[in-house]
This record gives sequence, C-alpha cells and structure tokens, in this order.
Amino acid sequence: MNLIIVSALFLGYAAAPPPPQLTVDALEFYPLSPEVVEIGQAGQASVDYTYEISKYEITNHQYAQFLNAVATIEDTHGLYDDRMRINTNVYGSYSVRRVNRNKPVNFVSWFDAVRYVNWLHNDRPEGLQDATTTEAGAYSLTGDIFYYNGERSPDARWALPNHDEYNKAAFYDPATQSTWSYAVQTDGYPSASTATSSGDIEFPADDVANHGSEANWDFSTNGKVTTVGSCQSPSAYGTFDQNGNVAEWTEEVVCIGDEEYCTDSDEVLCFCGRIIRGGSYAAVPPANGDIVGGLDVEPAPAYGLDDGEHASSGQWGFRVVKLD
Ligand SMILES: [Ca+2]
Ligand SMILES: [Ca+2]
Repeated sequence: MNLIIVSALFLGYAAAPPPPQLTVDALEFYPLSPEVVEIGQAGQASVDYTYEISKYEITNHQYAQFLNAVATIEDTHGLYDDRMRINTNVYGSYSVRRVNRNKPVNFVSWFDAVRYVNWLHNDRPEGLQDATTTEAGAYSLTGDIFYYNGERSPDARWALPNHDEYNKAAFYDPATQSTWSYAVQTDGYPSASTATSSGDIEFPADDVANHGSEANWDFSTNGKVTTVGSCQSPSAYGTFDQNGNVAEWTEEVVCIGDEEYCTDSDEVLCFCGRIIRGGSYAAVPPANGDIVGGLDVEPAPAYGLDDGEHASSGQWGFRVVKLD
C-alpha cells in the first residue's frame, strides 16, 4: 500500500506541470530564446523588408543563459553587473530567482547588448569572450572601440533595432496604415499602474505602460521593472513594453557637439552615444517631446575609455531584431 502511494506520488511529481508562469500574458514558460513577432508590410513605414523583433524586452533568464555560456570562466568585458537581478554562484555560474526571470535585464551597456546579439548571431556558443562568441558576428567589436564602431554587418542574423525598425514595430498600425503616438496604440499619454507583490502590473489595460515609478513592488534599488508583457497593452504588431519598463538600446548613433570634434573622435568636446528608446519605469517621453529631434529618443553614452566604464542604468535594457 505504502509502495503504491509512494509510486503514485512519484508519478504525480514526475508528471506535474511546470510551476505557474509569472505573467498573466501568453508568455511561454521562461523562454530561453527571444520570442519574436513578424513585422511585415515591406515598403510601408520606412522599412522596405520584412523582419522580426522580440515581442518582449530581453529577460534576466535569457541574459543569464548568455552569461553561463560566455562569462563563467572569465568575464573579460564586464557583461555581468552585480546590480542586475541575476545572482552569481560559487561555481562561477549565474542563476535568477523565479520572481526575476521574466523581468527585463537592466544595467546593461550598449556593448553588453550588442555582445548578446553577436552571441545569438553565432548560435549561442559556449566559450571565452572572443570573435567566435561575443566580439564579432552581427557587429565587429575588435580594434579601437569608439562610437562609430559597431556598424551592423550586412550578414547580421540578429541585431539591435535601428530607428525605423523600432518605430515600425512600436507605432505603426498596418490595419489603418497610420502611426500611433504611443506604442500601446494610443495617441494619449499612457496610463500607469502599480504592481503586484511579484512584480506583475496590477491593473493591466490596453493603454497601460510601466512608467511613473508606480510599480515599486519590492522596494529594491535594482529598478522598478515589471514582468514583461504584464501591462497587456501590445503594439499593433504585438510587441510589449516599447513604452516604459526599461528604455531600450538601439544601434542609432547621436552626437551632440561641434561636428569638427565629433569627426576627430574627441570624446571631451563631442558627446556621442547610442539612442535609447521608449522611456522607462520612471517616465515615458511625450509623443512630441523635444529630447532629440522631436522624437521619444534619449542619447545615452555607449562608450567609455575601457570596457568597465561603459554606461549602464537600471532604467536601460534592450530588445533584438531577427533578420533572414
Ligand atoms: Ca556591462
Ligand atoms: Ca521598454
């Protein structure tokens, strides 16, 4: 009898479904590979090809898998930041508490983001951070690294979004062939919401974005990030959080300063960075804001004198584009 009960329990355990996912959205259970949506209508909205873009911001779970592939023996380029919601283990590996797995990774620099992209391009290899893993592929990071380095390779299979790719996925509505002011398919400023104790948006609605610093669910200093997609406010193409949660690195370069110094690569007299989009859990930029050129873009420094100085922030993360 006992044996039967034990067997039944064991079988029950073996057949148990995975623990419930943290989001109320249709997110797969902790997907390791970025889930993508297709952005079609080639020729419309300034993009003349079909591409795919990740439905969500890259998550801690996905980024930890990257760290476990290329940053266990040595983290040459500082891909890990101890302010991330990712933990280090005694054996040099990385893990993420369940509550943080589907939160967007933050405290990533532009270079961390493009190295992740290179790793995807190279089919997620394991090994030291070199040209076969993180330093080449979609973007070449060998040699002198300055703002104008890191052009997308014409053969790139994955990339950071460029300006038009980000915009089309966020704002374009193929049904009406027109453009919304905000990525949650509104022309009015998105609503904000508090979060549940596990960091899901508490009052999801089709105009809600995680902004306004209302989603302070664990009072941590690791950013008021919420479960990706839990606002339940997709763009017309089905991406989530292109407004709010974490602001997102793109590959666009912006320089503010005297052009002469900019062409001379003088980092003191010319401020150059990569454009970061969509605003964060702190604030979503106004639709017709004047941060840069009337768009919801913010220049963020993407370089430093050495890898350790690459700028990052709790408000910054990224999503990726897939190209065929
Ligand atoms: Ca870093
Ligand atoms: Ca975002």
